[in-house]
Amino acid sequence: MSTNTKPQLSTAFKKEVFEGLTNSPKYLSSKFFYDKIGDKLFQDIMALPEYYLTNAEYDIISNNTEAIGELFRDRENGMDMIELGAGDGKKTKVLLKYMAGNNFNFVYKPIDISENAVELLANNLAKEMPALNVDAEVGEYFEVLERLKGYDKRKKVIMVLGSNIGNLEHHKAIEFLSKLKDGMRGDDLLFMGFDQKKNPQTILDAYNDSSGITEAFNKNVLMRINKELGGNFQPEKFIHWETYNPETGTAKSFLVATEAMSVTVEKINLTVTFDEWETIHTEISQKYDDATVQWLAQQANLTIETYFTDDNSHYKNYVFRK
Ligand code: AVJ
Repeated sequence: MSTNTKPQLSTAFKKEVFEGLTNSPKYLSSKFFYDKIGDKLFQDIMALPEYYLTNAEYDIISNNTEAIGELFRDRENGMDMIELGAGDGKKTKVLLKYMAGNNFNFVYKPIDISENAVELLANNLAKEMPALNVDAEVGEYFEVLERLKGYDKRKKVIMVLGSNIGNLEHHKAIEFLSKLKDGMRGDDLLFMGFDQKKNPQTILDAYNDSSGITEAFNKNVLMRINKELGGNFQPEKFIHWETYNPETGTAKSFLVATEAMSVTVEKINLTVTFDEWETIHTEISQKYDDATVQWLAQQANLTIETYFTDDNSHYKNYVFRK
């Protein structure tokens, strides 16, 4: 396994925490949820009955494995599969097994912001699929895109599952898609999952589960600030609050201060005050419809080749081409 760690992550963390907590209104990026504890909490979220996204996408991939796999195949030269935000790889493994079992010649390159997740996945694949050629990497989406240029010798398929794109506001999503497009050759494909608009209650329940795991996940960013930056947040003084706007399709997560307080973060020399009921915005989880995905694709100069969906149309995986 080759894991390429990002030494400056802690300084990026410092800088962004400072910016977010001194802004009005306050915010912290959802990319900071994912340390070892956050990864475990996200695994627990994926296993929640309310969090329909993972099962929907797993079903889509399982029910269409051959169709998807054959879209990816290049019989002459082989192909490479690059996955951004690979996580635990549960859904991808279905495709990897099909490809490995049907004489695909390929390298699997999983990339994730969590060093812990990348390591677990690489170890797991080495054990479960020892013949697989894996080239794992740690990094943020926008940075690792640059390093994909090495994967230009043969057809590549870029995968972004889990509706991870939903963490980006539309203008950022377009920037992301455009950069992906810039790294694609004519026969390359982009396979991407987009959670769909649906009954607003279903969405609220998915992000506000009754067992409190999503609450703990949301508060994990405060725990990380305490641990890594010498903060003294009292997470129990914040409530997890989820909103969903069915018009825009935007689900938003907040932490809301239940009393006035002041918080110090030693390593960035920062003391901030909170008014009672002041908010920290922590995440957006955008929901889509065909028209919106079509618009994003067109803005990024990509075309939609086809898509796969589940029985309820709760979720869709689109195949894009340059
Ligand atoms: C991993 C970004 C797709 O937004 O649905 C789950 C993260 N946040 N529950 C999502 C998450 C709260 C998840 N993504």
